[in-house]
Amino acid sequence: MVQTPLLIGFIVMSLASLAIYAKGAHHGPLRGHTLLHAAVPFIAATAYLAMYLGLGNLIKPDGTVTYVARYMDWTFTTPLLLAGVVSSAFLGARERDGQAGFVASIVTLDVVMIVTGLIASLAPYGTVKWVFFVWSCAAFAGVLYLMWKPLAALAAQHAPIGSAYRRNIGFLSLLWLIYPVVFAVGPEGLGLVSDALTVWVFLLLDVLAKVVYAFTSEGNLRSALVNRGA
Ligand code: RET
Repeated sequence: MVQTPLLIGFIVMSLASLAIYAKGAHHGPLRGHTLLHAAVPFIAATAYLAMYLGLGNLIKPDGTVTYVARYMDWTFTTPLLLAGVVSSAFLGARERDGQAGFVASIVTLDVVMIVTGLIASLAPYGTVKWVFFVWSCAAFAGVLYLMWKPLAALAAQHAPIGSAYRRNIGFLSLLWLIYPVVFAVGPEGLGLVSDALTVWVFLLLDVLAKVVYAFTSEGNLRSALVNRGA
């Protein structure tokens, strides 16, 4: 039964959005971080509500479901999360130049990843599906590269920020890498596990990647900023 996790997702994300806003920073360098992270579960709550009510759940000719709202959610939430990653890297950087370019390029790669993933989900089983799956993974590799190489180097210009940044992207990367695996084994891919199980696993991943990450990443950055004297 997929209704239960979808309803839980709606309730948890709605409350989480308020909790992140209430507990977050409302002045100082982390204010933007709080606002980004409060918006993320608000979008997710909207998507879970749509999925729960059956809006945009496309049943394909082979009988499998594509939850279009889930991809709409990711199209907006993952760029917000990455905007947070870029701005946190620049908290450690000596220069300010180039931040907009980093946001634009990482968000572009990320949106290509999500849209090609949606195409892979909609494609009938066969080669085309896996071509788009691989293409989506290539865009994901670009996102990871920017996060772990140039942005990590910028963050590392201030040692405590650099280590908070690496802890944050370590947790984020670990979680994000599980999404394509769930897709690949679920009904949108090889069909080895059921639709209901993938909905539950995506719910768990979403709570970790959106809600738990909001609190832990802000906590890590907050302690690093105390060291910076901000
Ligand atoms: C898809 C399928 C195609 C291959 C790849 C994927 C990656 C998805 C990711 C989603 C992350 C979502 C998050 C949402 C929470 O806010 C589209 C599943 C690479 C990485 C973190």
